[in-house]
Amino acid sequence: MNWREKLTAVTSENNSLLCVGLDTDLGEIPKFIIETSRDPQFDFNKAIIDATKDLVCAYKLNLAFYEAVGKKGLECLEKTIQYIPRNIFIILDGKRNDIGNTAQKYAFSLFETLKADAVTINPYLGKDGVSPFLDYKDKCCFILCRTSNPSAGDLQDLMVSSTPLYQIVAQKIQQWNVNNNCGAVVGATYPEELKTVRTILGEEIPILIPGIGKQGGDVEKTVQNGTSKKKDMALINSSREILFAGSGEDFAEHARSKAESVRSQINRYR
Ligand code: OMP
Repeated sequence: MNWREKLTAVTSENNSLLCVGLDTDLGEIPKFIIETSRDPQFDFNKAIIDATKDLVCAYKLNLAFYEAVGKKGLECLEKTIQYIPRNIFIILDGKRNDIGNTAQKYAFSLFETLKADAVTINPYLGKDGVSPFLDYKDKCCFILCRTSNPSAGDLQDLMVSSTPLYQIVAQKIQQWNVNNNCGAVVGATYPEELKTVRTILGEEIPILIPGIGKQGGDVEKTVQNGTSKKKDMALINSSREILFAGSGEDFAEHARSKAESVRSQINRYR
């Protein structure tokens, strides 16, 4: 099964465009887990996955939260990937890139060693830094296009021959899509730019859209501007708002009800 078949199947099975970001910050998880568990980061992830696995199309693990913990964090990353049910799409978010031979090792590490279905990639080095990832034809590569952060425009809005750079990146993503495995990352915090990118990309290229929830992006505009005409091909990510919805022993129930409400809100506008 290639990435598109897997994503389409789980989106339909769970009736969901919601991607929960497993950005498991040990400083934010409930105190009782830290005090009672020998493996708090993994136990937290297990509880969140158990509570939300029928509500999501994907889990996105931002590598920073695992690398920051050292050896135990990397073990937790591997165990979490193994624990996620096989039907759910797994995105490893490292925003990697480098010169060709190094990019090849990053691609191998994420797709072969860690078994990601999809990754996030930085396009700044140009095509030969992206190609080693795109060579994995059955996997999906989400290329940063217009990010959600306040300073995104510092570089991404710079005019290049009267076209903003992020639109040129969107055009490149379309050109690089020869294996049918490119995606784009666009922040929910910039709905007009999201609309423009969807127009450039057409109907088949998925957009990973972080920035609802804690970053304040509007869910209605995200769905209207980011999905294809069939109202799919968008993965709408929320991390902290769902993970840390509760801080007591019932934290997983709070995470579930927040995820349920975000999924319904997304579906209302589909
Ligand atoms: P919350 O703000 O807690 O929902 O987390 C957002 C997640 O999406 C984090 O893992 C970010 O690193 C990631 N992200 C953005 O917030 N903005 C972007 O433009 C791109 C990403 C990403 O590539 O996932």
